[in-house]
Amino acid sequence: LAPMIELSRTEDGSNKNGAFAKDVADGLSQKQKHLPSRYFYDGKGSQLFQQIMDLPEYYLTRAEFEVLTDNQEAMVQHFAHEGFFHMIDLGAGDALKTKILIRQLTKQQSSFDYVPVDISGDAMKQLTKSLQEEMPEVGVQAVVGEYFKALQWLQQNKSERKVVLFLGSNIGNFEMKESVEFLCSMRSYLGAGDKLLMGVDLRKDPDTILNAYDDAAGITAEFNLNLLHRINRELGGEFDVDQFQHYAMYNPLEGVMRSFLISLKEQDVYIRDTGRTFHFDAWEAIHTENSHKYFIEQVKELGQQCGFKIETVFYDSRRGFADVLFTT
Ligand code: AVJ
Repeated sequence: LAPMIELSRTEDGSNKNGAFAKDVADGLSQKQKHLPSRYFYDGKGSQLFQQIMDLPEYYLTRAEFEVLTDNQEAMVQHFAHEGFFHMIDLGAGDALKTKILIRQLTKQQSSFDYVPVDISGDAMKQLTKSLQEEMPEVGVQAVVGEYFKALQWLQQNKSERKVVLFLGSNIGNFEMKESVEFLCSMRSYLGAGDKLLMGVDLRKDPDTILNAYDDAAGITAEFNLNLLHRINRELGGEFDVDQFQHYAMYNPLEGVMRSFLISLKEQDVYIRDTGRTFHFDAWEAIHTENSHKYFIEQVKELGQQCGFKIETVFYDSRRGFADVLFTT
């Protein structure tokens, strides 16, 4: 198997020296409580996210699958110039969507290697294995870590040609300011002619958006609540998870979908590894996630602020999702 770059963080995004405990303690001691959404993706959370992607309400994955399927030849034409390049896939997961492009690149006999980056070590092991089986000719260099590890990798390979994939509207989890910071530091590690293909969920009927994050089967609720289960499992937390409820709301002015966990009663929760007890008032909220929805003009401006130019915008047939191809 291709060498796996093992980084300081453990495979599921937690950290041996207590970054998870620290982030939880910090988030829960704020006046407005919050927990970072990157901690959703432990084994159980990744499994629940797989289920979310199959939900009838969660249109994002299908929409982007359609965009990539329908435009694979054009996309690959843009990527593959003369000579070798690295294709870096941020938050690759099972890479079901990326495989469309990898197959097409292989078909065109492009010279490239594939660098999937994900906080789930399990996902990266499985992906490396499945690519070995399906397309043994493709070199795979999986990186286990958070996005900053991907930035480090880009920095270390600065002089080589690169195509970065940032699919799935994962950019939408950042605060606006953070997304600019992230794209600008990414841009600083790219060279002339390098590309960024970024998936963005677009503005649409607010009810369609809301339903995608508040599905009838309750899988998204389970996904959100799993964060408390994870704190119990990994940090010795004593959350009575039944005493919290998932709440999702969409703000159509800002274009932000926000998810919360609401305390159903006044309660105190001890979390062993933080050495602290946290107080919750009845109906107090913990903010757990933002998912931004964009006008294409905003995406253009976002790129522009960091020196990216739009080369092409690929839309799905409903114009509800776009994969934007930027160049430097
Ligand atoms: C994987 C971050 C794109 O925000 O739509 C799905 C995560 N959260 N349902 C998103 C998610 C609730 C998802 N991203």
